[in-house]
Amino acid sequence: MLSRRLVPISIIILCGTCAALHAAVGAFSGQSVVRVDVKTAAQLKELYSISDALWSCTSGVGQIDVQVTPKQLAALQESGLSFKVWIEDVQPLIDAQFPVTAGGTYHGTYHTLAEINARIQQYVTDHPGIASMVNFGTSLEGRSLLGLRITGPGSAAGRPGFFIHGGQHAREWVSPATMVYIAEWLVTNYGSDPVATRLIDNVEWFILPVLNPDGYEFTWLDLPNNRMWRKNRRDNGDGTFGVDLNRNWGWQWGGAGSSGNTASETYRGPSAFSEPETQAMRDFILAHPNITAYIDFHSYSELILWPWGYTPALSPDNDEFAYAGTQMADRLAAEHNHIYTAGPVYTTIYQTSGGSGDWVYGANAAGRLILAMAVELRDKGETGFLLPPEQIVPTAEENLAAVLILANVIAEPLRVELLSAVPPTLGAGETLTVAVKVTERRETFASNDVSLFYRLSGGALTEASMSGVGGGEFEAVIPPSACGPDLEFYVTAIGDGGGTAGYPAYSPVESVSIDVGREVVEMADDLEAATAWTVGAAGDNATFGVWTRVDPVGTPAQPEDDHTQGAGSMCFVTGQGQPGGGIGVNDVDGGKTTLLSPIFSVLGADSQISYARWYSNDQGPAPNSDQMTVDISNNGGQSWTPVEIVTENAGVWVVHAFTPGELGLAATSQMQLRFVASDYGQGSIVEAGIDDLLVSGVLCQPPNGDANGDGVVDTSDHAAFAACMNGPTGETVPPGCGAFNFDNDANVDMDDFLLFTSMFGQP
Ligand code: 0X9
Ligand code: ZN
Repeated sequence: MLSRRLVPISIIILCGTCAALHAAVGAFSGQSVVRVDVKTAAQLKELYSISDALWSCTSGVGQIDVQVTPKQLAALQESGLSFKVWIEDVQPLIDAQFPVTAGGTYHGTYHTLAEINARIQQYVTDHPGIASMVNFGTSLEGRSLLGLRITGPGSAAGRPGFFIHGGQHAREWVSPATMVYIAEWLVTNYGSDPVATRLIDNVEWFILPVLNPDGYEFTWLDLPNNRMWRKNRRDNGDGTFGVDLNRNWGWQWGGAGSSGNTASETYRGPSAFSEPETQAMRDFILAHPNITAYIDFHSYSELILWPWGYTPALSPDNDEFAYAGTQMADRLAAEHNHIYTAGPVYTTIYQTSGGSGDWVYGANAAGRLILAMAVELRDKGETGFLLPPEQIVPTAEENLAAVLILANVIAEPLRVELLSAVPPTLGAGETLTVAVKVTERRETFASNDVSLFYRLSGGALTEASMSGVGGGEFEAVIPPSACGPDLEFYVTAIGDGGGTAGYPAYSPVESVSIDVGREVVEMADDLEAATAWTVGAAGDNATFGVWTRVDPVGTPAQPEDDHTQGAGSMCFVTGQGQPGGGIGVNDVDGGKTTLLSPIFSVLGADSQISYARWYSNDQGPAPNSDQMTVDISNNGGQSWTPVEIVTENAGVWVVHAFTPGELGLAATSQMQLRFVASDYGQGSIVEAGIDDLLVSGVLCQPPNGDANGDGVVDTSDHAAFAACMNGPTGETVPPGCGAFNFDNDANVDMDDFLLFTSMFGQP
């Protein structure tokens, strides 16, 4: 668990000292960020006596990220406090924030306030029918708070409003970048993408990239010395600067989880809404009573948060927040497999008073429910506020998915929830019962008009009316499916005002799809035991970090745990780490290292092959200069076809699944995977891992194992099967035994026996 989960205790240190970070020029070179496991108040004091340069912005007992000089690192080692080196050297990350942009894409790099404002102005110029500039107010230093209004042509009266902003905290650069990306996606996909079109026609969007422009400008000034600035630039009159805008909102303002100390990073200001930036937000939201969703984007920790921040009590609308937050986290994870933790602020991170979401939700509760969220973007602390610019686009993509589903939640005329289970496969000849619950949202629902649309065996779309069974629940049965293509379905409900809603949310653009047939696992290798994997191939020249099957010792670049659920511990990694060791321990150095899977067979070209992979190459002096290639052979390694080139620094295990058919490959019994990790970048840190090779198919065709034709596969078919079993491999299938050659290879053997027994009891 990497996110900051803090237990309230008596001593709470606020990171009022982050300012120390930008005192000296070049202060970052050679400095590390360590993650310390603080268990007691005494340990917290001890840590604080070594270094007070906190990255975690409010900290008590728990995991605390703190920046240390080499000298302080040595002192930490002496102290006996338990910690991990999380970022070995901060300077390269700082440098990587400003790549030379020549030839790069706009979203591949961070931008100044002026560049951001020019960009959004361009969207208005290019899409005047749906986008206009909004001046939300003026900052303390006189900068305009510039953003966008995006909505379909015609009057917006009656459309729910959705307000998102970034940049409340100056140093959290990925949040403005994410806002600009989302705005661009909306304006450029209107009219072509059906989801974009529907959500722009039915929602009035307000997007403000930078809520704290004075602070943001300051982080770009005198680089890199001010890069870690968080607050606005209020002159507090006592030699200190800045109010934490996210402690300045007027709901339970002044309570614990904010500071009255002007030097503190969480200084709440002299009074609620003392700052022009928060005043502008308050006035805008009060003036737009149609706003029913709001997200304040921050970094880092990968969280989806909602009220309350000031109290551990759940808000009266917690179920509704959880309904929206869960869908957001699910849609988000489906993009790049990053799991954002969802929950109320207080219990998920720490207490905050005067935070944005508490006011937006709490102060406006009369007459409307505003789903007021705060999202903490990437990452989980590997690079913190200094997120490498290569991660802007994936961060923005996954959060676009979350934003769209929240827009859908506030726009839906009815809510359609699926009550019935979706099985991973449906047996041929079986029916499927679909049950939904329909709830009134923006429209009433006297019509009870609910339809199930389904497609059998790739045929035509069929509509069936669903019958009400009381309590807003509706049911219908999909007739038996033949073995073959996926069964697809979606549900549509029509409100009394003519609005449609569906399950899944964006149907008919998306539908539920289920394999029809009998799922068989052809191979499942969790690497817990030694199997026929091979390390090394001609041309391998890595001097360190050669593939090895171990229970991994984690480093900031290498996983601590394997991927296997439950009792698993072993996987392949490129070189074992050392307990407490730094990031570069045994990473791949000096060339390439090859890992070959055992040779395996697949049933058909649409069998699914999957493996879990780990890859890290975004740290150290030459980040993102290397890759891991994955290839597959269907002839025992004589020739190879590319599966993927891995450059994604997910920082988590990622399951990659594909079928031989997608790659244009025929299914054979001579399949093999090849994983090559390489280090060619000067001093770059490369760590890779592989686990859980899984091959599964859906068995459809006869042979079905029912040798004596009595209608069921059981032990009465066993004698016939045994008679067909070959001896050693290499023999051919005996005449009349084709019905038992389930995996379609050269013989009837143990592989077929396992498939045969898995069919017992089935027709
Ligand atoms: O402490 C904060 O303001 C936020 N975390 S950050 O590291 N980005 O500074 C958390 C904000 C929680 N949300 C609200 N209280 N609204
Ligand atoms: Zn923040």
